[in-house]
Amino acid sequence: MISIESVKTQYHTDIDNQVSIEEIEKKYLSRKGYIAQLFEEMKSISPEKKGAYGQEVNTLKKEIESYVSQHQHSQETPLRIHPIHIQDIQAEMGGMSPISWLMFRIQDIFSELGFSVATGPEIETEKYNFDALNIPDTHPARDIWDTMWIQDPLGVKSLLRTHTSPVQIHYMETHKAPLRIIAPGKVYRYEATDATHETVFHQVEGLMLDTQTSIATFKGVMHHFFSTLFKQDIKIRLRPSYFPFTEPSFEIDIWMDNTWLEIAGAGMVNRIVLKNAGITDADIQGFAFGVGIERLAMIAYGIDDVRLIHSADIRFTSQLGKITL
Ligand code: FA5
Repeated sequence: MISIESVKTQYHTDIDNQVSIEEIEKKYLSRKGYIAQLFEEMKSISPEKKGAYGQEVNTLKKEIESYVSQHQHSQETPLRIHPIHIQDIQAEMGGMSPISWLMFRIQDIFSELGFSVATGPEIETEKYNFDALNIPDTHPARDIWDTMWIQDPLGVKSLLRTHTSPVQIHYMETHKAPLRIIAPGKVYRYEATDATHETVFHQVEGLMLDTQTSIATFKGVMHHFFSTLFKQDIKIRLRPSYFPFTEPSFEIDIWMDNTWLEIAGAGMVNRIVLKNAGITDADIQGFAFGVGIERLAMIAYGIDDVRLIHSADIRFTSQLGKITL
């Protein structure tokens, strides 16, 4: 035998204890729940009390039903805010581009050899991109670098730098030799793209000036650099080449996968360039080089088309997070 009072008390305790709506519904309103049981009790109630008893049970039933329906409703409303835990968020993480990764790695390797990092503007004047590098506008070598010119309202001939070599000039103008720098950055060329040519790509320039810096020093530094980068003893070869700002000039090839791969332009800094940048001390000499980073990435990661690197093709970029050497 249960009483209305005991069911009421139990009901209020359950609400205070935040018993779930499903549980309340089942416990009080189901076919065998407390309310049904209270109605069952009516049989044993005297006829004169039946009316009042029935009303009281009904009132309690309505109260419980209304509580249940209100709270069910609030659970269903789309605006209800659920707390979000950080472990529930499955974000797609991006990966570092192989170009950035290689540039950081190159900076690490050279900084251990005492090189600092220098930068220069991407919008250059003709003076820094060409003239000071011993490439006057009558010089046929200007055609090597197909240039994106910029209309300058002040009449200074400006352009998007075609290589990182102008940073050499900026640095020599403001620093005294001996010096060692690398200069990573973006360069621009007005040329058709193909599997090995981009219009916008990256180079890392290197410059070392000292009294004893020879071609042998240069070869040693390059051998150390490529061997450290690829974590194996890398054979390198200097092939005669031509750049107006170096004398002699070389192409640097590295031996990989049973073939020589051309990777950078280089040479001993032309004395005319030293003079143009204000270095007149006859004892000072040294080397400079310019490595193409996209070409390096192609070799390092077996990429067969340079255009993939900046394509944002998801099949390519989704692999990038896993890249290290
Ligand atoms: C130069 O740009 C010289 N400034 C390099 C230099 C620096 C020589 C210091 C001497 C002293 P070159 O045009 O060869 O040289 O380019 C250098 C490297 O950039 C190439 O070996 C290649 O790796 C890369 N490169 C050149 N053109 C492209 C291109 N269109 N797309 C991608 N990489 C390129």
